[in-house]
Amino acid sequence: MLLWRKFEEKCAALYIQQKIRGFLHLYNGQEAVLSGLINSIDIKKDKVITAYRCHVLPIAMGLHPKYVMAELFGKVTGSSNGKGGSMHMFSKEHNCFGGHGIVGGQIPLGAGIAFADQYNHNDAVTICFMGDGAVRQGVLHETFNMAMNWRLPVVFICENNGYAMGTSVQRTANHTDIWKLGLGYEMPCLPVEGMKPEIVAKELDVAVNRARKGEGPTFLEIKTYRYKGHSMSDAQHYRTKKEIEEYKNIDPIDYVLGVIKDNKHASSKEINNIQQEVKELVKECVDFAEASPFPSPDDLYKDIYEGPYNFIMD
Ligand SMILES: Cc1ncc(C[n+]2csc(CCOP(=O)(O)OP(=O)(O)O)c2C)c(N)n1
Ligand SMILES: [Mg+2]
Repeated sequence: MLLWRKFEEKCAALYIQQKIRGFLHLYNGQEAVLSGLINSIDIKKDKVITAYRCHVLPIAMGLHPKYVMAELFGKVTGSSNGKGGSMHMFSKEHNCFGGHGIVGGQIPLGAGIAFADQYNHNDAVTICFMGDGAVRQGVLHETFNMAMNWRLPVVFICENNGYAMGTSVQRTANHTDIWKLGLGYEMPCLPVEGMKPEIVAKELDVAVNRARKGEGPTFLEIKTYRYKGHSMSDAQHYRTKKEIEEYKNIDPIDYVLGVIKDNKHASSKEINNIQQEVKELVKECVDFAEASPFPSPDDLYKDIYEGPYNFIMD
């Protein structure tokens, strides 16, 4: 979690320096959700798909963070050879299926991945993340219906961070219990407190086991919070500084550090070493990205079609 936090804080600084351009949606504050998840799945076979707040997901799934940093720089050594960028982190080798910019677009894709695994008799579960804004897309209902009908091995997770861009959940819904959207499909569903990784892991264990046993999907609304703006150019007039501070008081990383110290799981020296290692790793990522070249103009015409159809313009 510390690596993810520091990696993204560095990304914010690099954005201001215009080393990273375009959009940049940061995950700071939401780390306990992903941390809990990683403890509940088998990253060697289970698959994860998410929206555009996706920089740290492939890192959690085992991709070296330098490839994510290079992708953010638009460099050829990036995870998508510099042609995906911030919103489209992808690593098939690490079962990370993106990185999707169309709000809600990944919901049916997640069910589709789960369908493929069921059809091919793979013992794998798909985790399909979405935001509180995405649950208002009609495609959620079509997907929930088919996923329940076919008992697909999928866990749908709504990361409710309170806002869709600058619009609060309260402003867009008659009732704010997002988890209840599962009830209409008799899909097991519940709200989960999302600032403590072990609580997330406990509920995900149940959901992932259910999917793996062939008993079908679960819908979890995990309540979390993002500290940064929606993207980098967000003046954040829709919330108060006090609200952000209240969540920082229950910060997941501070909380875990407290548990480690209280239970003497690690000495101060070991904790300092971890902090130092994280700092060095983030620096390694930036150095790697800086030193890498941009894609060549010819690369523009590659990776458009699968197979040999790599057009080179005269
Ligand atoms: C189909 C579609 N409509 C609108 C947008 C513009 N848009 C980008 S992000 C966003 C808000 C999504 O919020 P949420 O699902 O809560 O995710 P979060 O940013 O909080 O992680 C919107 C409306 C889009 N990308 N796609
Ligand atoms: Mg949101």
